[in-house]
Amino acid sequence: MEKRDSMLDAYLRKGLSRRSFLKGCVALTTLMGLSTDMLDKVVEAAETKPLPVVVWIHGHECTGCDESFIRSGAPMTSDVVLNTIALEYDHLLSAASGEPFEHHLEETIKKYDGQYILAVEGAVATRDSGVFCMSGGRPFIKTLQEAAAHAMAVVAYGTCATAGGIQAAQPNPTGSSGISYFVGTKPLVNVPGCPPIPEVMTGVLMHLALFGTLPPLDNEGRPRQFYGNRIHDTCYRRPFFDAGMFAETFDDKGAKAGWCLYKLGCRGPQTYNSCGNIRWFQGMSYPVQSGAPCIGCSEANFWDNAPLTDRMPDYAPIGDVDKIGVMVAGGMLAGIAGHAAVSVVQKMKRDAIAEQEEAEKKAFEERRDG
Ligand code: FSX
Ligand code: SF4
Ligand code: F3S
Repeated sequence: MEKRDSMLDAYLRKGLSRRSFLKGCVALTTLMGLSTDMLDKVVEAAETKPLPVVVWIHGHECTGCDESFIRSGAPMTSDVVLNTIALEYDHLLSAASGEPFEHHLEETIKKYDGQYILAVEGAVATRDSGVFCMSGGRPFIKTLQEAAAHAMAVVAYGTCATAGGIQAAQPNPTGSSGISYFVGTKPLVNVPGCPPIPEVMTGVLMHLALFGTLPPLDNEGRPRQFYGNRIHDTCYRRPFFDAGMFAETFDDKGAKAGWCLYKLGCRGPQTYNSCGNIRWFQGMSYPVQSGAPCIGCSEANFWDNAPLTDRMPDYAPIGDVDKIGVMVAGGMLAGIAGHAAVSVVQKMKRDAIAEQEEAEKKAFEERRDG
């Protein structure tokens, strides 16, 4: 078998210094959520392990996930694509097209049988034998099943791939679903978000690439380091929620003063993602920071919880297997409602005191001025 470049080889071959390579390793260690104690291991793996072969396929989706990925800032996407992975096939990023391109996919699957990481974006259209999502002249469902059968591991990028996304929204005319039912027993990492945060996409890929193992996952198959907190847990508007100070409309005084967006539909209390920590566009901002409530884009079925600017709806029971989740969600919502109610009462008290003080001040001024 041919010798494949390691990450270090790729850096040196491009005329980059060992110093840049080490800087790249430091960035990757942080990105993967590892402590600096692990830097040695990252450097060792990056020096010796061949670049991971990645096959990236797209089903039923809007391509926003790739659009997000190419905006990765630390590390830059160009570094990831050119120096840290061997991207053999990608519908969006590959220069080739047409039949030779499809043949290349077949060849890659054969050549790297059991060795490549399969990245998948988009839902799987299942109705009428998958005819609603064709790629390279055949249903995407077939491409996915074949590519997954020969992969080392599969990464589902985006809420479409993890749970069907907008394609699976009611009434779901194409019978779309997430990819998990079609990848057999292959190790699977779910990276939800519509789209996912680019640095999260890179971090997961690099963990698989450098260590050959899945990152620690939660019970929904999501990497814990990126999906361990709710948007609400890291929200800088949280003190306003706790004080019961809510924007009531998108242009009222509260909205302009940066108060909590809960009453405008914010799904932050039920949404697990890293937006509050990592943010978007190299840490510049995220929906809540730009004045838009979180619409819960990393949670399954978020499109069906519409209208998205209404206060959070209750979850409808969705079957026995989900009873526990529904109970937990119900308890959490009751907690949130209770918390919000207490906060509102506290605010009413504060308002009443302020009103009384204002009235006393006015009466004093009237007496003083005769
Ligand atoms: Fe879905 Fe991604 Fe939303 Fe779009 O690939 S998660 S519709 S941002 O593009 O799949
Ligand atoms: Fe932030 Fe939304 Fe929670 Fe309010 S409800 S604190 S805006 S996440
Ligand atoms: Fe999505 Fe909410 Fe983040 S809408 S981008 S999970 S703040």
